[in-house]
Amino acid sequence: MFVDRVKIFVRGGDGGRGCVSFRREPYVPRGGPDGGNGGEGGSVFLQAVSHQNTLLPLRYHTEYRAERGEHGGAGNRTGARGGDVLVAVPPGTVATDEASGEKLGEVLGEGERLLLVRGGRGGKGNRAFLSNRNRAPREGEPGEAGEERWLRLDLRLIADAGLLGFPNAGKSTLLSRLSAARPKIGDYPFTTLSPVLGMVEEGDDGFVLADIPGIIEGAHEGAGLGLQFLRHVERTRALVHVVDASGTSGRDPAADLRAVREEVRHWDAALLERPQIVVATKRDAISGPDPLPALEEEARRLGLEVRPVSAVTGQGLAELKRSLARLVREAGVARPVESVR
Ligand SMILES: Nc1nc2c(ncn2[C@@H]2O[C@H](COP(=O)(O)OP(=O)(O)OP(=O)(O)O)[C@@H](O)[C@H]2O)c(=O)[nH]1
Ligand SMILES: [Mg+2]
Repeated sequence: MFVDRVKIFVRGGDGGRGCVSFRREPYVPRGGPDGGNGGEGGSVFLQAVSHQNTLLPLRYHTEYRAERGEHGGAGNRTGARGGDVLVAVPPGTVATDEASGEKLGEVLGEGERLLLVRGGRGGKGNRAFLSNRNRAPREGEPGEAGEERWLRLDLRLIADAGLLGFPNAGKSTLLSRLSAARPKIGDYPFTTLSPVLGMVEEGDDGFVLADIPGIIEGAHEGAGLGLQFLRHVERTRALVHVVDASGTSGRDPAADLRAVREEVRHWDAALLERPQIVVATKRDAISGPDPLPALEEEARRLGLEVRPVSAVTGQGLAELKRSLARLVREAGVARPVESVR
């Protein structure tokens, strides 16, 4: 199950109480006030972690309370600050105040933080009230209460993998079979004119697949729609090459794969270092000599896995989903979350 919206309750820690105390030392006749201030309560932050891609864990853990500040102590000791709490979420998570509808912000990059609620200020100890008029203040403040609020978290989709291929290769059809997205499909080139994102669910996991307009040879010189849409796969973790492997339309999928990779190289050669997989589609419509063996040979040379599928009959789609999920998982660098104090 993929969860892209949850509600959570967050509360900052209360501030510590200010201390009321007077110095008592042998041989010091009239000790003054020495009650220290209370410590500030901890805050709650949202923090982006790249190894998590759904909000599912937050469905079972909906309350986040930061630690209270310690009370002030005698001898002018200020109480320690309460520990913060970090709520780990996938990049692209947006936080909105449930009551007011106010958008607090979002976390995008790995490690990025957003303050959700602040802890309360610590109360002043009696030392802080010392003045010429009041040489022996007997008052200490209580700590301020921590802020609290209900929040709605929404996961905004950022594509994990992008579909690349010639126009008419079957990219949009594939996305429509793997996700709930309903991109336009047509038996003519350049049906897709702007990117469409779809959420692919695989067990408890999910990843986002981007369908972008087709690429043709010479796109780097402006042929077809050019290469501008490649910017949508720049932030993806993996590339999915889709080639028509039916042999029917007279296309040679091995040559198509080479041509598209060549165009990608013109755009940004570093993209070709990302994990990639080849989807040999339209396998329900084979006629004439089967182009698959030559495609497999080409892919082997490049060290890429080939998955034969048909978006029409559904053949090979379950295996493809698993391969894609694995590819995306392996492509993501899981970094440890900063420890929560
Ligand atoms: N027989 C068969 N036809 C398919 C398959 N997948 C797609 N098609 C057909 O191929 C044509 C092109 O499909 P699209 O999904 O629109 O192709 P695309 O790659 O998104 O094309 P552009 O958006 O123009 O780049 C449509 O007529 C589809 O019905 C398949 O697995 N088998
Ligand atoms: Mg399309």
